[in-house]
Amino acid sequence: MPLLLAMVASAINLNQPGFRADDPKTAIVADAATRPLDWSIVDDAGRTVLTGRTSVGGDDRASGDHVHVATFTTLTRPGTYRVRIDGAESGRFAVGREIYAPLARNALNFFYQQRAGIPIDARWAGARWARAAGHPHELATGFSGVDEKGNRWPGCRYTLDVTGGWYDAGDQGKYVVNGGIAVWTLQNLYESGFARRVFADGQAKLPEAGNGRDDLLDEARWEVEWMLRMQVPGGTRLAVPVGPQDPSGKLTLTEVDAGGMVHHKVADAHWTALPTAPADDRETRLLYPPSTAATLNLAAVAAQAARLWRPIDPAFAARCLRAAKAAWTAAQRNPAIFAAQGFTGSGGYGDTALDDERAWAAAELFATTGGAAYRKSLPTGATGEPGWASVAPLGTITLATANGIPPAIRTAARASIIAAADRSLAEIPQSGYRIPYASQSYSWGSNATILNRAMLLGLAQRFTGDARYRAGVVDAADYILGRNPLGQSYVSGTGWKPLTNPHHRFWAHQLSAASPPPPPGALSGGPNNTAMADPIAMKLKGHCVPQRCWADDINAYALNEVAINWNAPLVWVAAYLDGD
Ligand code: 9MR
Repeated sequence: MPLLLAMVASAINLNQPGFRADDPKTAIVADAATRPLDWSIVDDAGRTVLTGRTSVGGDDRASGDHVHVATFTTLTRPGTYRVRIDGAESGRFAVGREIYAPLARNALNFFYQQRAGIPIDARWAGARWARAAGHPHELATGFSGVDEKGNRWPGCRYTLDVTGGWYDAGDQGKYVVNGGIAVWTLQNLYESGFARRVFADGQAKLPEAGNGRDDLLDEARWEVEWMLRMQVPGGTRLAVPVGPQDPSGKLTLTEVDAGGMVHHKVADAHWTALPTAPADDRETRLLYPPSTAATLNLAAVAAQAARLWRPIDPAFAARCLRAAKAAWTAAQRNPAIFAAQGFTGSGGYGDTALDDERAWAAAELFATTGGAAYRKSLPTGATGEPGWASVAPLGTITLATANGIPPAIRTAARASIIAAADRSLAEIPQSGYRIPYASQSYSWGSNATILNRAMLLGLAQRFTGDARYRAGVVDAADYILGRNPLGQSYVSGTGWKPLTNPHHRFWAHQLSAASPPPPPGALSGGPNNTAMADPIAMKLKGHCVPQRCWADDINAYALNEVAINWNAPLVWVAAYLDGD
């Protein structure tokens, strides 16, 4: 592929929805010119309203581009405009208010669209996306028999009703580990107060809108209720792999008191084809063995939910806190039961480093109860962006923001977030497209990595009042919404070149005219040059620079899937940016 041959300005890359009037405004253009180029901004009447010259950014490894930077921050008059540079013209973008609120609401609606166990109603989903309930009576028992690695599982004596929750992604598995960070992010957005305007009751498109409660809490509760259902009944003994196991995957199972632990996932016994609408899934749904990671995820988010629901629905709050404490106790008793990886039909979410899960759960329980027992397990050390397998930062954020945290603990947590934000800011000038991420390594879900950095930047802005941090959030949002070498908005229904063909079993229009395209507000996982596992990625492998290792193709599951843990920071960041 002739990646480095862009001789003229082929595309002007910028945030496609546009900019808040008082925010920094930047476009990046790939152009071989070594001297500054003239740019102009034209309004809808074709009048030139602002002109300037680019600064030459030079060669950039992550994009393979020779970049020019056009800065037009002084364009503050509300309206719609285009940028012209060197014979090229951009699409139409807006300057004003309410740039991000519609995106935040669409991004939250993604969670409604992913709900299991309830019909998806045209009133809130849009007519094209209405569908019958998937897995409406999900009564599941434990996997029994021989797994792919030859381990024989005895199964469990009970059946749990695990109806509800969100499908994880393009698949229809429901995973406690990934549900945890997704719920936490929505609940944290509520707790942080950034979203009061954007998600005041009745603003979102969901059945509970108008019930007198915050819409973010309503959506998050849909998942919390399901997570509570995944808890192993008290006093149950189960055979599980205790501690580190043979690298071959051959497990030694030992019977333990598993009461209060949490099943890692409920999912199909075999992978289903694309397309498969949730209601058409004929596979057996199974509970998979409990894991310490899932148990600590429930402890964390149920404790967080207890704190937030206490003034609104004390009975639910008390139920959450009981479950959180039982989970914590169970994880203390069984500290190293790692998710078994020998099953087909669903994702792994395997993790064998659980100190961060413990620290996160301790932080949430401490913030909710003040209990001295949790205090000694709080997060320590440097903060980086969170991810499903590195969750200590979630605890740190809670310690930095929740009410009633002892001042010394809160100050240390804030300092650690500010230090992480400073490291991200320092990466902006090292990156051609001027984003707070200068690494050449783009992992599975890289767009969410960048948005999770943006979340830390937004918090740093709030703690310090320093506008440089907000500018860093804008840089990240700009990248996600079009300021990237592909000129791609990674969000469906947003911008002039939106995500169109995500890897998804219901939004499978690319494969079948009867299936809908994605609804607006779904975020692609984004470029991935570290695990190029799918057939599309395999063809790109060795032929793409990091930010170009992506394709808008339903088969590109390593590049172009959508997922609850990725959409959640999009909701957070969009609500933050339009928060006032
Ligand atoms: O987000 C997960 C990523 O970090 C892993 O590298 C990848 C492979 O194990 O799995 C991703 O999670 C997928 C999950 O296992 C199943 N549902 C879809 C998720 C997103 O692709």
